[in-house]
Amino acid sequence: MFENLSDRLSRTLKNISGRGRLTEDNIKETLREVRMALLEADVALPVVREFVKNVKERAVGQEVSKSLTPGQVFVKIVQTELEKAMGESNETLDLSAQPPAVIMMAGLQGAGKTTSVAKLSKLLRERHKKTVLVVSADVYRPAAIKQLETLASEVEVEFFPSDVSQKPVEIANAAIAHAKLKFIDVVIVDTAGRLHVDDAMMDEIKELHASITPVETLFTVDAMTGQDAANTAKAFNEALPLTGIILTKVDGDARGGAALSIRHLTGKPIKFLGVGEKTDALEPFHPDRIASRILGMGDVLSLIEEVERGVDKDKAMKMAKKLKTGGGFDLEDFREQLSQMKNMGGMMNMLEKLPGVGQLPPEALAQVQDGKMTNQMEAIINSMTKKERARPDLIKGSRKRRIAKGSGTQIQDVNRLLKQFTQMQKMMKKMSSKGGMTKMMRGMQGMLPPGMKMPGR
Ligand SMILES: Nc1nc2c(ncn2[C@@H]2O[C@H](COP(=O)(O)OP(=O)(O)OP(=O)(O)O)[C@@H](O)[C@H]2O)c(=O)[nH]1
Ligand SMILES: [Mg+2]
Repeated sequence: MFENLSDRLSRTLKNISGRGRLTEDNIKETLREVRMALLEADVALPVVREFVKNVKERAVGQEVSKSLTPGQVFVKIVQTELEKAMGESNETLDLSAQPPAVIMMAGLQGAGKTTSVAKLSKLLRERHKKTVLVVSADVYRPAAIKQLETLASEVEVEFFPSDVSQKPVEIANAAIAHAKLKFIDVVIVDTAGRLHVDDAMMDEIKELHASITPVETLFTVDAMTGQDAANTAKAFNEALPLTGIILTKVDGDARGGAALSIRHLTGKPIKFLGVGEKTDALEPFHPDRIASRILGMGDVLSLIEEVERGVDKDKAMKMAKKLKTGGGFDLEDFREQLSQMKNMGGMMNMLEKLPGVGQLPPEALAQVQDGKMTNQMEAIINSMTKKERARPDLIKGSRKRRIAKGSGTQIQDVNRLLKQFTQMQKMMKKMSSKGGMTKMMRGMQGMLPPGMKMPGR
């Protein structure tokens, strides 16, 4: 999903040059391309304008930390603005009403209302442990009622029968009365598809809404219709007080214009994404995750934040240079790294943010994360002679005892440190053949699942 937008943006964002600070000059061209990318993604024009304006305001004059490139800083700004455009945080259904909580669906023909009723029922039953009753007030298409009945049995929720001879208001009220009697938690009312310009049909759904006063009125809309999705959402929102949006068929939408426009145009949150025809293809909408997905960078953006906070790039570069010139990685360097890790709140803390690393054995993570451990390791290294730090392989039994005594540790601690150092040395050797902090980032790329990219490339 959103592949086109994602491709264009990530290509564009690589091109920012210069150092030290973002200026109107070095972002001008990129901003223009961001604008083009959004327009191509079928984002509504007012949304594009606002977006570009906000990004520019935040970017110009922004200092760039030594550890990052201006491109990376710009990516972060774009990500934050994408998130803001989509609503910042996940909004869930509000079902805190006196039961039964009534959910009403609304939308154009074929938008995915009936399918979404089934998906929601399944989600509420399985994840929220709710009892659910579904009912169809679509009396215009006989097959519609049957369709809901079939889906209800598939997702194992109760179906309340209805008939094309009945009125929607009558059907919905009968279902709600039944749910009350049987202490059912949630009633979902499916409705017929309609056009917002069809006055008679819009009056019908307004009347239905007034009669059953649902706690949630969800507008269901096809993502593939791009900014039109946002415009119809706006029109429906003017007729009915919508509480949220279900954006469907996102699995087939390469552009993303609907997701980015709806919030701005309606002020209403997208609550769910439909990502397939199956009844489990429904995802709660998380603006931050979608923004990262659009930029194609997984959780790597939070890595940038960590880097910004902690690493001293100069030192990292010096070390990389030393490795390159064959200086070798010794215990002095190791100590240097330990202190940097402390600054960063733990290297592993940072690495953990990378997808996949979370699967490392917890003991391994805990060890490095523990600040006490780091202090002890530093103390051990401090108790060595300069020569020993440069050539740890020379440290023998009697010296180990002295070092342990000098640092207030046990001989096993010294052994463990030497072993950890050897492992680190091996890892550094591997990295040094690639060289440098930037290259180290690229090295990390190999740890990411396919399709995820490190920033700035
Ligand atoms: N790929 C994909 N297809 C979907 C999704 N949601 C719904 N569909 C398909 O879209 C078509 C229409 O879905 P319905 O749920 O019947 O739509 P509706 O809004 O109830 O349609 P009417 O009742 O006729 O107004 C069906 O073929 C669904 O399988 C989705 O998230 N992804
Ligand atoms: Mg339907």
